[in-house]
Amino acid sequence: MDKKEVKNLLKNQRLETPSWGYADSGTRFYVFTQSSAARTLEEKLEDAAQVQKLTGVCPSVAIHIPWDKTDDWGRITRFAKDLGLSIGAANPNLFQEQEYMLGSVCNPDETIRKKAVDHMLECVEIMKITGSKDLSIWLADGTNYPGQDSFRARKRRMEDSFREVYEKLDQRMRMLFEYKFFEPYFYNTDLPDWGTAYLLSVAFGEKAAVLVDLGHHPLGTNIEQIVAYLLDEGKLGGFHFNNKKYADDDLVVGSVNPYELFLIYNELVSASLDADTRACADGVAYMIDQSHNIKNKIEATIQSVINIQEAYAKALLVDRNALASAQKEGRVLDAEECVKDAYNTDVRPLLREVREEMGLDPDPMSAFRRSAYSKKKAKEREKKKGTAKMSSGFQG
Ligand code: PSV
Ligand code: MN
Repeated sequence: MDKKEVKNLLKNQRLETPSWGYADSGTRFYVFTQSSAARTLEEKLEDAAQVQKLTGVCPSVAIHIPWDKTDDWGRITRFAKDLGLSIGAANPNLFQEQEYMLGSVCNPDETIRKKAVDHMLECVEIMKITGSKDLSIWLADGTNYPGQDSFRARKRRMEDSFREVYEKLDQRMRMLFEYKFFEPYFYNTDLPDWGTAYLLSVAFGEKAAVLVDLGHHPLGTNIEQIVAYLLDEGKLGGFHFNNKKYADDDLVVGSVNPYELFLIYNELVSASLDADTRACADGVAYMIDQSHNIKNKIEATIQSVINIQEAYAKALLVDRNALASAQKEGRVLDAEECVKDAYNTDVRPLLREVREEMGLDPDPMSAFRRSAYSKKKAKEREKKKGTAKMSSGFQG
C-alpha cells in the first residue's frame, strides 16, 4: 500500500465515542467526581464535539437509554448536528431495574420479559428519530447458583424476546449482540461468548451481527482470532474498544496491551483487502466503551483515539506480500518479524502529517490542553461533591 493510500484510509477512519465516557464514573465501591465532567446529555455532546474538533475522526456519539433519556430526541439530534455530530448506536439498559434481579429477557416471568422487550422497542423508536443505525445490546442476564434456572429455557426466552425486537427493525438498522463471559452474575451468563452471539445473529438474519468488547473475554483469549473468524463468517458487526489487565476493567484502549490492539487491526486490514471479507470489514462499527474514572474524560478519549489510530496505521504498514510468502513457505520467524516490523514502526510522524492535511493540530492532546476547555467547564458545571455510597460503576 502506498503512503497516499495509507493516509487516505487514516483520514477516513471513524471512531464513535460513548456519551457515558464524558460523565462521572467509578467502580462499584465509589463514584469519583470531576468538576469538569458532563452531567447532562447536552454537556456530553459538547465534550464529544471537542474530541471531534481536535481529532476529526469521531463524528458520532453512542447513547445509553435511560442514562441519556430526554423527552425530545428531535431537539437533541439537531443540537448534535449543530455541534458537527450525529447520534450513534443506541444502547438499551437491561441491567438497572429492580424487576431484572432474575434477568430481563431471560426472566422466568413473562411480564418482566415484556418490559425488557418494550424497552428495546422504545430504543428502536428513538433510533428512528436520531437516525441511529445500530441497536447495541449487552445482555447482563445470568444466574448466580447451579440449579437456579434452566439454561435451555433461558436460552429460548432470550431468543424469543430478541426476535420480537429484530422483527421491528427498519431495513437500515442492525442489532448487535455484545457478549460478556461473567458479571454481574457469577455462575452463568446467558450471552457469554462470541459463539452464542453468533448463533443468535445467524438465527435472526442479515440485520444481526456480533459486537466484540475487548474487555469481555477470559484472560488469555485470542481476540484477534475471534475477530478473524467473525469477519470470515460475515458476522462481525462492531467493537467496543477498551483495555483490561484482569477482568472488564474498561481502561483506555491500548494502554495495557497495545500489541493485541495492533493484531486485531492486522486482521481487520487483512480482511478489508480480501474480496470475500471486504463487505463485512467495511461495515464494522468502531466504538469506544470505557470508564474514565481517574483521567480527565476528554483527555482519556483523545488518548484512546490516538492509540487506535496508531494501531490502525501500523496494521496498514504490514508488508502483505512478504507476509503471505513467509507464511506459504513456512518461514515462521520471518512471518512474525514481518508483523513486528510494522508494529515497531514509529507512525507518529505519519499521523501528524495526516492531521495537518486534515486541517487539524498535529498534536490534539496539547491543543486540547492549551484550549483550557476543562478549566472553563469546571467553573461552569457546578459540581456536587460525591457521596461515599456503594454505587454502580456505570453512570449515565
Ligand atoms: C458492559 O460491561 C458494557 O460493556 C456494555 O457495553 C454496557 O452497555 C457498557 O459496558 C456500559 O458501560
Ligand atoms: Mn461494552
